[in-house]
Amino acid sequence: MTATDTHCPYCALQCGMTLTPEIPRVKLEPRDFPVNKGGLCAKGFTAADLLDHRDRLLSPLVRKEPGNRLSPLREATWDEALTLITEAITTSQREHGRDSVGAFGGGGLTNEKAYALGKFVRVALKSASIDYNGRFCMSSAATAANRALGIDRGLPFPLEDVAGARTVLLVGANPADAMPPSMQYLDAGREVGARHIVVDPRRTTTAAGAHLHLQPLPGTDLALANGLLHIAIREGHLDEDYIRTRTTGFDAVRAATNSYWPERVERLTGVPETRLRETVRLLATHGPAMILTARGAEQHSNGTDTAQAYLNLALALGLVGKPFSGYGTITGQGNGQGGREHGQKADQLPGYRKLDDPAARAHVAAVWGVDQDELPRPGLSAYEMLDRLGTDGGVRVLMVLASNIAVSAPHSNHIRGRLEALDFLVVSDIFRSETAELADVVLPTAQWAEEEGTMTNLEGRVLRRKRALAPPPDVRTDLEMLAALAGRLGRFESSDPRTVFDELRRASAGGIADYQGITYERIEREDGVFWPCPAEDHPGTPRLFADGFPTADGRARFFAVHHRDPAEMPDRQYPYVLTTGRNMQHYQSGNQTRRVKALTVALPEPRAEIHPDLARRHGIADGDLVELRSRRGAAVLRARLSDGIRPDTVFAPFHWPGANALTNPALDPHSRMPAFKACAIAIHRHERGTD
Ligand SMILES: Nc1nc2c(c(=O)[nH]1)N[C@H]1C(S)=C(S)[C@@H](COP(=O)(O)OP(=O)(O)OC[C@H]3O[C@@H](n4cnc5c(=O)[nH]c(N)nc54)[C@H](O)[C@@H]3O)O[C@H]1N2
Ligand SMILES: Nc1nc2c(c(=O)[nH]1)N[C@H]1C(S)=C(S)[C@@H](COP(=O)(O)OP(=O)(O)OC[C@H]3O[C@@H](n4cnc5c(=O)[nH]c(N)nc54)[C@H](O)[C@@H]3O)O[C@H]1N2
Ligand code: SF4
Ligand SMILES: [Mo]
Repeated sequence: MTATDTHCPYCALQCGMTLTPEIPRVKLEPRDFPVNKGGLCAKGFTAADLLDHRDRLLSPLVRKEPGNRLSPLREATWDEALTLITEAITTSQREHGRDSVGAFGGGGLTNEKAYALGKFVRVALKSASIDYNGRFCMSSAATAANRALGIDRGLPFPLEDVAGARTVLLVGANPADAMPPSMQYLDAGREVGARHIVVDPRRTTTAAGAHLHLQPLPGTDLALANGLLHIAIREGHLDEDYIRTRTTGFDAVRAATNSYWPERVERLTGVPETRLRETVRLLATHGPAMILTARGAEQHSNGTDTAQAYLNLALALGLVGKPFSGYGTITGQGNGQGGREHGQKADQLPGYRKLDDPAARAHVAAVWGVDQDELPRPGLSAYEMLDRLGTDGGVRVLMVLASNIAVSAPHSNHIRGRLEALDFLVVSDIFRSETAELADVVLPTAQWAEEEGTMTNLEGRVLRRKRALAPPPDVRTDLEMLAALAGRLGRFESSDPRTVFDELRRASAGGIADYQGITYERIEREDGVFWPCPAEDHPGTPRLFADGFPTADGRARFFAVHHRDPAEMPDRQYPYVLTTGRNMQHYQSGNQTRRVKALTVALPEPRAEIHPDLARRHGIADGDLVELRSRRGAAVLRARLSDGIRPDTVFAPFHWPGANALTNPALDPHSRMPAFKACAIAIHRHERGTD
């Protein structure tokens, strides 16, 4: 049997792997690709277990009694399913307007599918209603990078550069669990004397291996960054020449950080002044230095300003655009980077163009063969769209591709109610997710090993996903599904990934995320191509900013930002802070990994991490069931006592339903990111049978 070189279906590292079809199942082996260099985590190693899993959706499902979502789902033909969907779309658009039909996409979709989905909504549905789960992921860092640097490419350098940095400040990032093979680069640096500083309310595996661990109260990372810059200014560590020649706006930032005295920052964050000073000393004198943020710092109602504060610090120290240094955000989903570039975002057109920019509209309309005035205006962001589902003026017919929002959206009890209020819900997935359980029509989609396409990893490296085997007979790719639906709505679209990619290249040409010069053959030959790549004889761009910034004046921009309390602060009724995030063994809403036996044996259920002091106060022992309660809902989890977490903070993973019943949907004003990482909760020992 022939072996196929492809990449892991899960996270943004996109580790290389080789698949060989064998009887009875596929053999999966790690591959020596520049990112993972032969490494895989437990999720990657077991990814092929889902290809022939008994829970797999093998045909479309519709309700036994159409219109009654309490009646059971039954198997149906594609023709039957697509007819129902087309009728729901046309009826709703006739009665409630075009924007009453919308889509929710995902950062796990290939570039081709994300592009096709954005185009389908704008051109076949002519609707403004589309957004995606990346809004819940890296949108704050993206917003900050766009305004400061003129471009949002998560890492502006290859991951291997991390090994060359002598100081790395990791803020709200836990790569030891979220991207285990990436640790080889941190480890390589450490072996030759690099110092790593981890900012996390928990002593994670990443923090435990670091030189310094700063343990702030969740939601205070901005104050911490301003405090570090304050110290850097006082101690004369600014790169004055860099600030003068390569940036604008520093004076306002200098003034804004004036009031962030170390004692005040210690009071706000809980991080001792000595550690603040040591962090600045390392960043400024033990270079090259890098600052990396991830969801811990970004998923807050002030996430954009927080990312900006770290950008300010990186710029003031002159780090950005120099070898082995700079600022980056660690993108999360498999195609989290490409998924945010090609038009499934509410305000965006392919090539990272803006939907409200007349020149961008004209360019993309010409590629699509439509009148630019027919293109809709920007729509609502993810949570705002979900919050209005089924209401007058809101979306009434929703298509969900590659997201399990019933589990992963904040304030999930409310969102579940909104999904139930829809006139019609369509979910395309591999398995019956919690969201699919609420649908009128469920469409079975091909898995990663059964389709062709491209993915753009956390470094901006465009990779090829390759087909190693055929999907089951009645399962289609999302491209085929979208093309079939577009056909029924009177518009021809290709379902061939290469054809779609070639169109994407043209649509992106001249945009910020320019893919014009990237071909399937080049990706194959060169182990991936870094965008921007405007022409086939252009080498691609592994490293950005060496010569300038893609802003109007070529300079990076400082923005003065100030600490704000999290949208919800602890009080007498809800005295503790809940933060949420990831465990190594499970992925996102868990719809995939909760079905992998080896992973559920390793971690069968969610554990709330609680400090022994807090546990003692409430009579909680390790392994007890505890009830966490916020203003929005409650969840019962088993307690895991750990002295590695702050005593005022509880951590819960969101890989199972529960954590998001508690979370606060307060949105960042710039990115519309919800506050997944800080809300106020109460905690009780759960007495069996009393709930
Ligand atoms: N195993 C696994 N790996 C994954 C994923 C997965 O679901 N499972 N998902 C992928 C995706 S989509 C993403 S976005 C990435 C996310 O990757 P990360 O951002 O590294 O993961 P998280 O666990 O969400 O958050 C990181 C850390 O932030 C800390 N934290 C919580 N609140 C705060 C705070 O206020 N400030 C600071 N400084 N830290 C805080 C948490 O304790 C946690 O250890 O992981 C990717 N990789
Ligand atoms: N409390 C809390 N909530 C969070 C976060 C947090 O840290 N805390 N993190 C947020 C972040 S960073 C993210 S990225 C989101 C992720 O949350 P979700 O968007 O729910 O992500 P997944 O669970 O990966 O959902 C992807 C779904 O698509 C299916 N799927 C996989 N591939 C395909 C495909 O090619 N086509 C189709 N149609 N379906 C496919 C999978 O089976 C799965 O059901 O969660 C957010 N929610
Ligand atoms: S680190 Fe990410 S890409 Fe690599 S094997 Fe694990 S889940 Fe897959
Ligand atoms: Mo994410």
